[in-house]
Amino acid sequence: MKKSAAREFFPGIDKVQYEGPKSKNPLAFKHYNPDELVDGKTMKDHLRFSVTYWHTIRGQLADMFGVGTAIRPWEDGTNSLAMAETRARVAFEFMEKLGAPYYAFHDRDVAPEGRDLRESNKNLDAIVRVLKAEQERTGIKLLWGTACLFVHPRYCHGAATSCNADVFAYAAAQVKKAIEVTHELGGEGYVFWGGREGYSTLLNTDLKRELDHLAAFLHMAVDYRKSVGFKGQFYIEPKPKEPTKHQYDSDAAACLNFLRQYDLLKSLKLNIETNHATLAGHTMQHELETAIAANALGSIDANTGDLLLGWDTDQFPTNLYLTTEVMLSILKMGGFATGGTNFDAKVRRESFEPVDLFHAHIGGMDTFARGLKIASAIRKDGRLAEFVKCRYSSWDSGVGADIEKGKVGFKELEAYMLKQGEAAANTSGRQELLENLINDFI
Ligand code: XUL
Ligand code: CO
Repeated sequence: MKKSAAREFFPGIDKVQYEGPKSKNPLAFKHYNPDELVDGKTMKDHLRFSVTYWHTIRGQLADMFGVGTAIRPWEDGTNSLAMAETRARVAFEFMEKLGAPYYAFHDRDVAPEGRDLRESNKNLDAIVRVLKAEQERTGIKLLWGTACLFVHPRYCHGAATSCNADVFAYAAAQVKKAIEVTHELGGEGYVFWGGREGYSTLLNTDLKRELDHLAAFLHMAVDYRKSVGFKGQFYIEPKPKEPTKHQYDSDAAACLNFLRQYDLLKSLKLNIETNHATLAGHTMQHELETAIAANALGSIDANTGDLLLGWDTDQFPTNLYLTTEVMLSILKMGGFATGGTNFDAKVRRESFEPVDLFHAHIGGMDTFARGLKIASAIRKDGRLAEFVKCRYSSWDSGVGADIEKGKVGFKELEAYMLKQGEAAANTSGRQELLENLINDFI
């Protein structure tokens, strides 16, 4: 295969530069300044932005009612290997011009599914060679890889949770290969999103058996990772529904419970996605804090949903409150280690030109950059953290400290309260004051 791209796929678009908040250039960053230091670390290292292959390179902008609208002049209408190689060149030109340091893919996004597993693996190997050369040429790295276990009809009943043992075996072989290529490309992580690991009706479902199978599958993956020396972090990505009615990895708490029950918590962290959080009836911050409380937050899929539509619309994040809350949690955690801010987001069906891909990512990156700066300022100011600390001060001494240290039980607490007669007065939660405080920084 050819070594480097002679063709230019985004003519007329130069490398996106930081021009500052006063710039009126839609193809410039107003806030994301990769080398600028925030709390002693560059914005690039704080945010670790990643472009998703499935939306940005493969997304045709189809919906349930209509075919794709995307105009992608490089597409030849086939799913050939040659087309896959061209798409890899497109992807790297896009990421280079955008200045995205990372990307993420499913095996079947980058290379076509063959007539059988052997041919699919061969196709994947051919494209991995191109991806590797492009990574070396540009310095862009793989944030995480994954396997697509939900598009092909064989996965209609699920993959690791299929009622068909052969499908489980096929999925195992596919994930084995996907781990190998992720390793080959120096991927920093590997994601398990249970696309169809759930059910449409319990009438035909042995829930316990399916969960046992899912756990067995993940244990096999962990064993295999060790055997090939892949050091990347494994993540599980919660989502409550869509495509199935109920997915087993429904939210952070359900995932943590599953991982703990099957002794997998030491081997997997969570990849939390905003639109999945809201589909589960939570906020993104709730999901992040739940994961952080279990020391299990690994990475984020940055997007947003539309509460009026109520499905997985995967829009680019443009809301400063959202990114401020996310970055407050990420900074509190001490920042990403292997994870990053992966734009699992797509442009709207009406935004069908290649340049829209730039507008969308620039907006998402700027919104996260502002969220980072605002969150850092809130932390430096210290009033929010101080308020929370004071709110729990009754636990720092006296009976609170005794409870936390495990020194007392019901009997001692009854004796204490009989003596006191009534609990000490409560203090105000001051929600409105705190909301005003956050607004002062935004
Ligand atoms: C689907 C979703 C996936 C995962 C990777 O809703 O978020 O694209 O991020 O399989
Ligand atoms: Co996702």
